[in-house]
Amino acid sequence: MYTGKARAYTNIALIKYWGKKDEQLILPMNNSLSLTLDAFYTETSVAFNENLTEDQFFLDGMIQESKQTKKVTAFLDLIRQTYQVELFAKVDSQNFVPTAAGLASSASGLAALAGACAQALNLNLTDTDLSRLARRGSGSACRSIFGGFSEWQKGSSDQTSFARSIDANGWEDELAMLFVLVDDGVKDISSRDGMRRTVETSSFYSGWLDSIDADLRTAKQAIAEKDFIKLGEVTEANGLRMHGTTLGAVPPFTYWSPESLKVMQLVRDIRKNGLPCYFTMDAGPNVKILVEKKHLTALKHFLAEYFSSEQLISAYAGPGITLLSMEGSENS
Ligand code: 2P0
Repeated sequence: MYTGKARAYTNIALIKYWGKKDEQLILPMNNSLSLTLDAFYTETSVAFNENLTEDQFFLDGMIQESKQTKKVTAFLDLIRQTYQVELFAKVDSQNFVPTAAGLASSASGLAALAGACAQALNLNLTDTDLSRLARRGSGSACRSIFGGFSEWQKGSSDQTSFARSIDANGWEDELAMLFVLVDDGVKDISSRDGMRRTVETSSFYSGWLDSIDADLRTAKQAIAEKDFIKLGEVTEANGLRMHGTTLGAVPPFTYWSPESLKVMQLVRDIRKNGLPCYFTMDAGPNVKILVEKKHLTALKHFLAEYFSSEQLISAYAGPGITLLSMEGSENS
């Protein structure tokens, strides 16, 4: 039996990954840039075991049906094939999220699984190797190998597509992200299906790709200059543009709900009142607000008029992946 365990934190993209050019290798159409957060993480243990006749996936102690297990099993198949392992595995994942709010993330989940497998099989991978491997589980997982800011360089092959850390000279510790939970339902359209439909059918998709290089340049410049307003403006604009592509798809779709729009408008109002903050959204209706730590309390105070405290979850910059011993203590 080979066992391993790892903890990985989720990340939120400021410049989004939206679209694959290779579905099988998970090579993205564009580079993306994210902030790893401390508030949501996954701890996963894996045991490759002679006695198993199929893979088993437990999430928060409950065995999962094959639909939920798809990404996990596909990843285990890849591991078996790449490293000549012939055993099935039991995967045990715990999602640490403040509420059951639909924030379970494939980024932290698949990054933790990649780390646990690397640990179990004694692969001795560098962070770059681990990022490449996590990418095969779920694209955004490659960014969760690193703490703080990271950029996923799209590359053009399995070898050249991985994330790397962006050194912000500690600026990430002055930032916060406030999650506004407006809906905890299961998504209608997964991000995987949504991005595929957009790439294949949206007449707006080329506009998305045309704008990426400039957005990335601006975001990296803002980080280097510790310029919050520049980073916030490009984050908000890039997120809106990503969501714009879904409206041009056939058939069109959106991840926004009326409540999402309400939050967006509140953010604009708060900004007009002199508090700098900027929103971004992913493949669901919840809104994330980028704000400087020093303004977080004021931002929450303003939003408390409209949302309960359970709907407002604060997060700060979080660490990279940690490989754990099976008892839970840190190995590296
Ligand atoms: C991101 N998203 O950059 C973008 C923005 C959602 C919107 O990465 O198919 O679960 O497993 O590679 O990583 C979510 O997509 O998709 C995502 P797959 P993934 O964070």
